[in-house]
Amino acid sequence: MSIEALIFDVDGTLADTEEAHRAAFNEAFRQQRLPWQWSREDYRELLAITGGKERIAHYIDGLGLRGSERVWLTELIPELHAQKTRLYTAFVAAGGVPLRAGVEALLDEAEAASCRLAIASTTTAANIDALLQATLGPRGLDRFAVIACGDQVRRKKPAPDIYRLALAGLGLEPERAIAVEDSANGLRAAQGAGLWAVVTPNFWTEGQDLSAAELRRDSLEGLRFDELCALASPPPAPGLLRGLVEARP
Ligand code: XBP
Ligand code: MG
Repeated sequence: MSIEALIFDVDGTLADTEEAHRAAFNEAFRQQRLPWQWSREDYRELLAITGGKERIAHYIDGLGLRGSERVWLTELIPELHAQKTRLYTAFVAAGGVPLRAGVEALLDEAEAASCRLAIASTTTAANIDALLQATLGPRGLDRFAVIACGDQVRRKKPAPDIYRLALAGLGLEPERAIAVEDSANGLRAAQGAGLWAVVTPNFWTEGQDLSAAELRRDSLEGLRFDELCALASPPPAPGLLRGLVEARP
């Protein structure tokens, strides 16, 4: 069965963005005069919660606050996250985050083979726009047939919803596409939607259990599109073909 689309996760997969996210969160906290600063160790743990707003809410839950202070902080989350997103997109738009090694070559090879490109990400559309235009140029967004992201689904990764939304947008059954991910949450989301998945971990996710992935590569560099397709949908065994032919009346 031929592969008709590659569905890419964004953060940690297309680009190693999480350090920039972490810095933007911390600067937004500083500008709001909140005494919060997420260390790399804090943030690696907090990344278990997908979605920036959900991540902040989870952090507040852990502070053990009661009453009006907790209510005030919870009501602050949307503006705090919007401020973080403004800081993050400005940094990315200025070229602060490059694509990971091998990503652009894989995009090019897929397109040359008439394979469509799509995105299934927890992050916001604004973040994706900034990254794709900064790294792939003004037409970067146009290269993706479907961009499924952020609050378009109620249940974020590891729920499969965002991958199901991307497949629906592509009009494809999961067997016709491959997911490219970096994290355990992303892998569970992709496989929950029935997708064959390749994972390429990074500093933030290398300690996670990615053993369920059909393919693991430390880097996408050198991973050829035709090799990936052959791994994801190997040709039927010759014996099987011969059997099918002979079985015909
Ligand atoms: C990773 C996420 C996002 C980012 C932060 O998304 O979980 O929440 O960490 O971005 P992906 P926001 O599915 O692309 O790996 O603050 O916009 O959520
Ligand atoms: Mg990711």
